[in-house]
Amino acid sequence: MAAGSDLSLLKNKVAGARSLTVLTGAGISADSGVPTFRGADGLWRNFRAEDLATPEAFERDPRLVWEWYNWRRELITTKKPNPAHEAVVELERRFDRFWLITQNVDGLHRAAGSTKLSEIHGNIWMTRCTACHRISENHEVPIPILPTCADCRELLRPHIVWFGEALFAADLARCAEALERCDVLLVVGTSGLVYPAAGFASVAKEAGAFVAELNLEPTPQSGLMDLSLQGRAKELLPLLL
Ligand code: BV8
Ligand code: ZN
Repeated sequence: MAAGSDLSLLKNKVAGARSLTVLTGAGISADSGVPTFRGADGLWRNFRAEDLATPEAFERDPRLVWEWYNWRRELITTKKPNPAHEAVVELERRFDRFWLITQNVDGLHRAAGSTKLSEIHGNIWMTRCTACHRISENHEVPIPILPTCADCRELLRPHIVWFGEALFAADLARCAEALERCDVLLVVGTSGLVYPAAGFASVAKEAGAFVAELNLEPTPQSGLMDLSLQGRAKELLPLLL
Protein backbone atom coordinates (compact mmCIF):
# COMPACT_ATOMS: atom_id res chain seq x y z
CA MET A 1 0.00 0.00 0.00
CA ALA A 2 1.71 3.19 -1.21
CA ALA A 3 0.98 5.29 1.83
CA GLY A 4 2.25 2.54 4.12
CA SER A 5 5.61 2.19 2.36
CA ASP A 6 5.88 5.97 2.00
CA LEU A 7 5.22 6.30 5.71
CA SER A 8 7.89 3.75 6.64
CA LEU A 9 10.35 5.40 4.24
CA LEU A 10 9.67 8.76 5.89
CA LYS A 11 10.00 7.27 9.38
CA ASN A 12 13.41 5.89 8.41
CA LYS A 13 14.52 9.21 6.94
CA VAL A 14 13.43 11.08 10.07
CA ALA A 15 15.01 8.48 12.37
CA GLY A 16 18.29 8.74 10.46
CA ALA A 17 18.35 12.55 10.28
CA ARG A 18 20.90 14.59 12.27
CA SER A 19 19.13 17.87 11.52
CA LEU A 20 15.36 18.31 11.04
CA THR A 21 13.44 21.39 9.86
CA VAL A 22 9.65 21.65 9.83
CA LEU A 23 7.63 24.19 7.80
CA THR A 24 3.95 24.58 8.71
CA GLY A 25 0.91 26.41 7.39
CA ALA A 26 -2.74 26.85 8.31
CA GLY A 27 -3.47 23.16 7.76
CA ILE A 28 -1.73 22.19 11.02
CA SER A 29 -4.13 24.45 12.94
CA ALA A 30 -7.19 23.23 11.02
CA ASP A 31 -7.42 20.28 13.41
CA SER A 32 -7.66 22.79 16.27
CA GLY A 33 -10.69 24.36 14.59
CA VAL A 34 -8.87 27.40 13.17
CA PRO A 35 -10.21 28.00 9.64
CA THR A 36 -7.57 27.82 6.91
CA PHE A 37 -7.04 30.61 4.41
CA ARG A 38 -8.06 29.00 1.18
CA GLY A 39 -10.10 25.96 2.11
CA ALA A 40 -13.90 25.66 1.92
CA ASP A 41 -14.27 27.33 5.34
CA GLY A 42 -11.37 29.64 4.42
CA LEU A 43 -10.84 32.92 6.20
CA TRP A 44 -10.39 34.72 2.90
CA ARG A 45 -13.71 33.37 1.64
CA ASN A 46 -15.67 36.46 2.67
CA PHE A 47 -12.82 38.90 2.22
CA ARG A 48 -10.09 39.38 -0.37
CA ALA A 49 -6.58 39.36 1.08
CA GLU A 50 -5.96 42.59 -0.82
CA ASP A 51 -8.76 44.25 1.12
CA LEU A 52 -7.46 43.45 4.55
CA ALA A 53 -3.98 41.95 4.90
CA THR A 54 -2.07 44.77 3.19
CA PRO A 55 -0.41 48.02 4.36
CA GLU A 56 -2.58 49.96 1.88
CA ALA A 57 -5.76 48.56 3.46
CA PHE A 58 -4.51 49.58 6.91
CA GLU A 59 -3.57 53.03 5.63
CA ARG A 60 -6.99 53.43 4.04
CA ASP A 61 -9.14 51.99 6.84
CA PRO A 62 -7.34 50.94 10.05
CA ARG A 63 -10.68 50.40 11.81
CA LEU A 64 -11.81 47.80 9.24
CA VAL A 65 -8.48 45.98 9.47
CA TRP A 66 -8.56 46.02 13.29
CA GLU A 67 -12.18 44.77 13.21
CA TRP A 68 -11.03 41.82 11.09
CA TYR A 69 -8.14 41.04 13.40
CA ASN A 70 -10.42 41.31 16.44
CA TRP A 71 -12.75 38.82 14.75
CA ARG A 72 -9.79 36.45 14.22
CA ARG A 73 -8.50 36.95 17.77
CA GLU A 74 -11.97 36.08 19.05
CA LEU A 75 -11.98 32.99 16.81
CA ILE A 76 -8.51 31.82 17.82
CA THR A 77 -8.56 32.60 21.55
CA THR A 78 -10.75 29.53 22.29
CA LYS A 79 -8.62 27.15 20.19
CA LYS A 80 -6.07 24.74 21.64
CA PRO A 81 -3.01 23.05 20.13
CA ASN A 82 -3.78 19.64 18.60
CA PRO A 83 -1.72 16.40 18.43
CA ALA A 84 0.06 17.73 15.32
CA HIS A 85 1.42 20.75 17.24
CA GLU A 86 2.36 18.41 20.11
CA ALA A 87 4.19 16.08 17.73
CA VAL A 88 6.25 19.03 16.47
CA VAL A 89 7.22 19.82 20.09
CA GLU A 90 8.29 16.18 20.55
CA LEU A 91 10.40 16.37 17.38
CA GLU A 92 12.06 19.52 18.74
CA ARG A 93 12.92 17.58 21.89
CA ARG A 94 14.36 14.61 19.97
CA PHE A 95 16.61 16.57 17.60
CA ASP A 96 19.27 18.90 18.99
CA ARG A 97 19.47 20.38 15.49
CA PHE A 98 15.88 21.35 14.90
CA TRP A 99 14.02 24.42 13.63
CA LEU A 100 10.34 25.14 13.05
CA ILE A 101 9.29 27.69 10.42
CA THR A 102 5.62 28.57 10.68
CA GLN A 103 3.48 30.77 8.44
CA ASN A 104 0.76 30.69 11.07
CA VAL A 105 0.05 33.78 13.14
CA ASP A 106 -2.24 31.98 15.64
CA GLY A 107 0.46 31.31 18.27
CA LEU A 108 -0.61 27.65 18.69
CA HIS A 109 2.94 26.29 18.17
CA ARG A 110 4.16 28.44 21.08
CA ALA A 111 1.14 27.42 23.15
CA ALA A 112 2.02 23.75 22.51
CA GLY A 113 5.57 24.31 23.79
CA SER A 114 7.64 24.94 20.64
CA THR A 115 10.64 27.15 21.44
CA LYS A 116 12.92 26.80 18.42
CA LEU A 117 10.71 28.55 15.89
CA SER A 118 10.33 31.48 13.49
CA GLU A 119 6.84 32.91 13.10
CA ILE A 120 7.66 34.30 9.67
CA HIS A 121 4.32 36.03 9.12
CA GLY A 122 4.21 37.44 12.65
CA ASN A 123 1.86 36.74 15.53
CA ILE A 124 -1.75 37.87 15.96
CA TRP A 125 -1.18 38.37 19.72
CA MET A 126 1.56 40.94 19.14
CA THR A 127 1.12 44.62 18.24
CA ARG A 128 3.70 46.97 16.72
CA CYS A 129 3.70 50.74 16.99
CA THR A 130 3.46 52.45 13.59
CA ALA A 131 5.72 55.23 14.90
CA CYS A 132 8.29 53.94 17.41
CA HIS A 133 8.00 50.30 16.22
CA ARG A 134 7.79 49.01 19.80
CA ILE A 135 6.47 45.43 19.75
CA SER A 136 4.27 44.27 22.63
CA GLU A 137 2.15 41.27 23.47
CA ASN A 138 -1.58 41.91 23.83
CA HIS A 139 -4.19 39.22 24.51
CA GLU A 140 -7.21 41.51 24.90
CA VAL A 141 -10.21 40.12 23.02
CA PRO A 142 -11.30 42.41 21.47
CA ILE A 143 -8.56 45.06 21.43
CA PRO A 144 -10.26 48.45 21.89
CA ILE A 145 -10.17 50.19 18.47
CA LEU A 146 -8.05 52.21 17.62
CA PRO A 147 -5.21 50.99 19.90
CA THR A 148 -2.40 53.42 20.67
CA CYS A 149 1.18 52.96 21.85
CA ALA A 150 1.87 52.99 25.61
CA ASP A 151 5.14 54.85 24.91
CA CYS A 152 4.42 57.40 22.20
CA ARG A 153 0.61 57.31 21.90
CA GLU A 154 0.75 56.68 18.14
CA LEU A 155 -1.38 54.07 16.30
CA LEU A 156 -0.64 50.37 16.86
CA ARG A 157 -0.86 47.79 14.04
CA PRO A 158 -0.92 44.00 14.23
CA HIS A 159 2.66 42.65 14.30
CA ILE A 160 1.89 40.65 11.19
CA VAL A 161 3.57 40.54 7.75
CA TRP A 162 1.01 41.68 5.19
CA PHE A 163 1.02 41.02 1.45
CA GLY A 164 3.57 43.22 -0.25
CA GLU A 165 5.57 43.54 2.97
CA ALA A 166 9.01 42.02 3.38
CA LEU A 167 9.51 39.30 5.95
CA PHE A 168 11.68 40.20 8.94
CA ALA A 169 15.37 39.99 7.99
CA ALA A 170 16.28 38.02 11.11
CA ASP A 171 13.65 35.40 10.29
CA LEU A 172 14.83 35.09 6.69
CA ALA A 173 18.41 34.54 7.82
CA ARG A 174 17.34 31.93 10.36
CA CYS A 175 15.15 30.16 7.76
CA ALA A 176 17.98 30.07 5.22
CA GLU A 177 20.25 28.41 7.78
CA ALA A 178 17.58 25.90 8.86
CA LEU A 179 16.77 25.02 5.22
CA GLU A 180 20.38 24.67 4.08
CA ARG A 181 21.58 22.52 6.97
CA CYS A 182 18.67 20.09 7.40
CA ASP A 183 18.80 16.45 6.28
CA VAL A 184 14.99 16.28 6.27
CA LEU A 185 12.41 19.04 5.71
CA LEU A 186 8.80 18.27 6.64
CA VAL A 187 6.29 20.60 4.92
CA VAL A 188 3.00 20.34 6.80
CA GLY A 189 -0.43 21.82 6.06
CA THR A 190 0.40 24.53 3.55
CA SER A 191 -1.03 25.17 0.10
CA GLY A 192 2.38 26.27 -1.14
CA LEU A 193 1.01 29.46 -2.72
CA VAL A 194 2.48 32.27 -0.62
CA TYR A 195 6.08 33.35 -1.22
CA PRO A 196 8.79 33.34 -0.01
CA ALA A 197 7.62 30.38 2.17
CA ALA A 198 6.40 28.52 -0.94
CA GLY A 199 9.99 28.51 -2.23
CA PHE A 200 11.49 27.02 0.94
CA ALA A 201 11.05 23.39 -0.11
CA SER A 202 13.19 23.90 -3.22
CA VAL A 203 15.85 25.74 -1.17
CA ALA A 204 16.14 22.70 1.11
CA LYS A 205 16.05 20.26 -1.80
CA GLU A 206 18.84 22.12 -3.62
CA ALA A 207 20.87 21.93 -0.43
CA GLY A 208 20.48 18.14 -0.40
CA ALA A 209 17.61 17.60 2.01
CA PHE A 210 14.97 14.86 1.76
CA VAL A 211 11.74 16.89 1.45
CA ALA A 212 8.37 15.44 2.43
CA GLU A 213 4.93 17.06 2.20
CA LEU A 214 2.19 16.12 4.67
CA ASN A 215 -1.04 17.72 3.47
CA LEU A 216 -4.74 17.07 3.04
CA GLU A 217 -4.49 17.54 -0.73
CA PRO A 218 -1.82 17.88 -3.44
CA THR A 219 -0.24 21.33 -3.87
CA PRO A 220 1.80 23.12 -6.58
CA GLN A 221 4.87 22.02 -4.58
CA SER A 222 3.95 18.31 -4.53
CA GLY A 223 5.92 17.68 -7.74
CA LEU A 224 9.24 18.63 -6.22
CA MET A 225 8.78 16.66 -3.01
CA ASP A 226 10.70 13.42 -2.51
CA LEU A 227 7.56 12.13 -0.83
CA SER A 228 4.02 13.44 -0.49
CA LEU A 229 1.69 11.97 2.15
CA GLN A 230 -1.98 12.93 1.99
CA GLY A 231 -3.91 13.09 5.22
CA ARG A 232 -4.62 15.12 8.34
CA ALA A 233 -1.56 16.51 10.14
CA LYS A 234 -2.91 15.38 13.52
CA GLU A 235 -2.94 11.79 12.25
CA LEU A 236 0.22 11.75 10.15
CA LEU A 237 2.72 13.62 12.35
CA PRO A 238 2.31 11.47 15.48
CA LEU A 239 3.02 8.40 13.30
CA LEU A 240 6.55 9.74 12.73
CA LEU A 241 7.39 9.69 16.45
C1 BV8 B 1 6.83 39.61 -0.08
C2 BV8 B 1 -0.49 37.31 7.37
C3 BV8 B 1 8.25 41.15 -1.11
C4 BV8 B 1 -1.84 37.85 7.15
C5 BV8 B 1 0.16 36.22 5.37
C6 BV8 B 1 0.98 40.00 -6.30
C7 BV8 B 1 0.57 41.05 -5.50
C8 BV8 B 1 1.10 41.24 -4.20
C9 BV8 B 1 2.05 40.33 -3.70
C10 BV8 B 1 2.43 39.29 -4.54
C11 BV8 B 1 1.92 39.11 -5.81
N1 BV8 B 1 2.49 38.00 -6.35
C12 BV8 B 1 3.35 37.47 -5.46
C13 BV8 B 1 3.34 38.25 -4.36
C14 BV8 B 1 4.12 38.03 -3.17
C15 BV8 B 1 3.17 37.56 -2.09
C16 BV8 B 1 2.60 36.22 -2.50
O1 BV8 B 1 3.28 35.21 -2.45
N2 BV8 B 1 1.31 36.23 -2.90
C17 BV8 B 1 0.69 34.98 -3.32
C18 BV8 B 1 -0.75 34.92 -2.80
C19 BV8 B 1 0.74 34.92 -4.85
N3 BV8 B 1 3.98 37.43 -0.92
C20 BV8 B 1 4.15 38.51 -0.14
O2 BV8 B 1 3.62 39.58 -0.33
C21 BV8 B 1 5.13 38.31 1.00
N4 BV8 B 1 6.07 39.40 0.97
O3 BV8 B 1 6.85 38.90 -1.05
O4 BV8 B 1 7.55 40.75 0.04
C22 BV8 B 1 9.06 42.30 -0.68
C23 BV8 B 1 10.45 42.17 -0.60
C24 BV8 B 1 11.20 43.26 -0.25
C25 BV8 B 1 10.59 44.47 0.09
C26 BV8 B 1 9.18 44.58 0.06
C27 BV8 B 1 8.41 43.49 -0.33
C28 BV8 B 1 4.40 38.35 2.34
C29 BV8 B 1 3.57 37.11 2.48
C30 BV8 B 1 2.95 37.10 3.87
C31 BV8 B 1 1.50 37.41 3.72
N5 BV8 B 1 0.87 37.26 5.04
N6 BV8 B 1 -0.39 36.14 6.55
C32 BV8 B 1 -2.75 37.26 8.18
O5 BV8 B 1 -2.61 36.06 8.47
O6 BV8 B 1 -3.60 38.00 8.68
S1 BV8 B 1 -0.02 34.92 4.31
C33 BV8 B 1 -1.27 33.87 4.78
O7 BV8 B 1 -1.21 32.78 3.85
C34 BV8 B 1 -1.11 33.18 6.14
O8 BV8 B 1 0.04 33.56 6.85
C35 BV8 B 1 -0.99 31.71 5.77
O9 BV8 B 1 -0.22 31.00 6.63
C36 BV8 B 1 -0.33 31.87 4.46
C37 BV8 B 1 -0.20 30.68 3.59
O10 BV8 B 1 -1.43 30.00 3.58
P1 BV8 B 1 -1.39 28.49 4.15
O11 BV8 B 1 -0.78 28.52 5.50
O12 BV8 B 1 -0.73 27.62 3.14
O13 BV8 B 1 -2.91 28.18 4.31
P2 BV8 B 1 -3.90 27.71 3.14
O14 BV8 B 1 -5.29 27.83 3.68
O15 BV8 B 1 -3.54 28.42 1.88
O16 BV8 B 1 -3.55 26.17 2.93
C38 BV8 B 1 -3.83 25.25 3.98
C39 BV8 B 1 -3.39 23.90 3.45
O17 BV8 B 1 -3.58 22.93 4.49
C40 BV8 B 1 -4.23 23.42 2.27
O18 BV8 B 1 -3.35 22.90 1.27
C41 BV8 B 1 -5.10 22.29 2.85
O19 BV8 B 1 -5.29 21.24 1.93
C42 BV8 B 1 -4.25 21.81 3.98
N7 BV8 B 1 -5.02 21.27 5.11
C43 BV8 B 1 -6.25 21.64 5.56
N8 BV8 B 1 -6.56 20.93 6.67
C44 BV8 B 1 -5.50 20.11 6.92
C45 BV8 B 1 -4.52 20.31 5.94
N9 BV8 B 1 -3.35 19.65 5.91
C46 BV8 B 1 -3.14 18.76 6.89
N10 BV8 B 1 -4.03 18.49 7.88
C47 BV8 B 1 -5.22 19.15 7.92
N11 BV8 B 1 -6.10 18.89 8.90
ZN1 ZN C 1 5.14 54.05 19.89
